[in-house]
Amino acid sequence: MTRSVISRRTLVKQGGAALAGLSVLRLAGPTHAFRGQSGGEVIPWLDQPEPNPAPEAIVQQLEWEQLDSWITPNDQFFVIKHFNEPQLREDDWHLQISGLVERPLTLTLDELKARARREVTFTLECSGNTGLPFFTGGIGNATWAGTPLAPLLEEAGIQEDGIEVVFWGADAGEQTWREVTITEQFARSVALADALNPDNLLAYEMNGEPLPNLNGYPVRLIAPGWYGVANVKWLTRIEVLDRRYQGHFMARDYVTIREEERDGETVWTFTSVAHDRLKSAPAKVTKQGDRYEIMGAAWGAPIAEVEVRVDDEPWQSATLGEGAGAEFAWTFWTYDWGTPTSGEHTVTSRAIAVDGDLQPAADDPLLAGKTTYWESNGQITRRVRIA
Ligand SMILES: Nc1nc2c(c(=O)[nH]1)N[C@H]1C(S)=C(S)[C@@H](COP(=O)(O)O)O[C@H]1N2
Ligand SMILES: [Mo]
Repeated sequence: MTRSVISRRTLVKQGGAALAGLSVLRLAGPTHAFRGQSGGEVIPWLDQPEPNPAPEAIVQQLEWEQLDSWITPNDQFFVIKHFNEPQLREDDWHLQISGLVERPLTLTLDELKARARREVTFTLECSGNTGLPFFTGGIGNATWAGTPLAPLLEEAGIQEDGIEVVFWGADAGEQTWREVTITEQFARSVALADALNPDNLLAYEMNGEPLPNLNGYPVRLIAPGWYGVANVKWLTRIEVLDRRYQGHFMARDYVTIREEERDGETVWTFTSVAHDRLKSAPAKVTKQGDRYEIMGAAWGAPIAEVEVRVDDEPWQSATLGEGAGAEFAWTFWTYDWGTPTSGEHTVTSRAIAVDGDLQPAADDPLLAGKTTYWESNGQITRRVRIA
């Protein structure tokens, strides 16, 4: 069983596509009980992610049962890499700000570091996370440090017809569009107003260290509140355009397709993955003496409340812990399960945001009508056996 929230029909289509061309499957590693650092024995979930068929792209994932630290250590932070892994050197790296600007800029790393420094603790989630049975750990929380992007764009001076800002990575790969095969650089864009959001950072540090190479050394965009894909790694160029950018990761990939009803008619909508969605997950069940506790995380918006449901019992309030009230970071929560009956149980969580938004059920029409795996923020149910 998987904790995927998409339908089996969709799963077969999507998973099949994702698996196409990948012939070597690795067997899942054994899962044994182990001790959590915070004390208590971790009871492993009965449902476990499927073997990762694409370790080149999904390089590292969070292991929920080992979640102990509100800040994810750099060496445990998930990694998604669509193309190659650039090896950039500080000496010859620079960042260009070009396109429809009055004064194009070229900045070295030292010049960026000499500018105003700001930090943000932001939980980065891949929009594909929990949308595929082998991808359940595409999330991590880090304190990012860098310089704000908006003042640099203002210094460069956006020309009157500039409406879109493209962020180019140094990584590239072959793409075939219709019959043409080209080498495309990784790039993502946002509207000018979104680029000018004062929260955006050109980040050169992650948890007090230079960015690890796989997380975008030397500089990446950090766009707090946006799904992972907006946070372009190995950044080399920022370009202002007078039209929408339509590269692979804007127009083809990271596009959510939904079947919706409009006045009794079925319409299909195509929207770009953008802001994070409200979400939560049970992380682990621990046992201390004969008492059990459920611990988890909630994110995607400032969290007001988290509720937990065991089997088909009523929803119960969890206790919010680290991160409660944070704007961009996840909130940890715990639920005192007491002394459950022995046997198999299901555990589901749902987040409620400060603005009243409620994390949708897995079969919510908005999610059920979604045929792509992006933005799967439905409630997650896990299974556990109590001895
Ligand atoms: N240059 C570049 N930036 C990128 C990517 C990439 O493949 N190349 N992947 C994106 C995606 S899809 C995600 S989810 C995040 C993952 O960031 P991480 O690997 O630091 O966790 O980086 C984003 N930025
Ligand atoms: Mo992603």
